[in-house]
Amino acid sequence: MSEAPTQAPMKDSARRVQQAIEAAGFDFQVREFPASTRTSEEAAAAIGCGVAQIAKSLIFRAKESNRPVLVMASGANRVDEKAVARLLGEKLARADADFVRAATGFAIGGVPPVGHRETPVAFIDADLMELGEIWAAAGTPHAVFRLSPPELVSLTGGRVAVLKKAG
Ligand code: 5CA
Repeated sequence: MSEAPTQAPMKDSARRVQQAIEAAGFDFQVREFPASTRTSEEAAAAIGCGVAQIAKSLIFRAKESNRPVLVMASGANRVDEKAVARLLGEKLARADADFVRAATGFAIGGVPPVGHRETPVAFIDADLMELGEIWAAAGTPHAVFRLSPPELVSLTGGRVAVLKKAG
């Protein structure tokens, strides 16, 4: 009789993120949780951290060029799309689920900051830089990885800016 495995094999989407992290020269470890990490609130509850420490990876579509735009924002903040559009020099449209899947290779709820099919223009919420450690999605609604804010900048090449909506 064989022993029950202590851990299920990592989901393919999470493994792709782990590989992208390593290909970029980092050693952050993707962690899968039994509980959902689909939203910032759920991720914070599963991890046991503050919701502000969740670096949510939001995808927008540049209206004219159709380029994917990645905005990494604190889970505590709402993103000011006009501020992002000003920095980009192009208006933004909401990305629908199909666009997110086509551009990143991942489904909403697990979109990571790296390993996308198409390299996005990237922006980082300045509020994230105030924190010691943050957590980002890792390809599935049950997978995340921990890193520091400067490491997020290195990993993604994102431009740090004030992106939150006031109020
Ligand atoms: N895994 C968690 C925490 S790391 C996560 O991915 N959270 S998230 O906030 O980055 O992802 C959910 C985001 O997906 C929402 O904030 C929202 O911007 C986007 N989203 C949710 N539903 C839709 C939808 N129907 N169309 C487009 N975007 C959506």
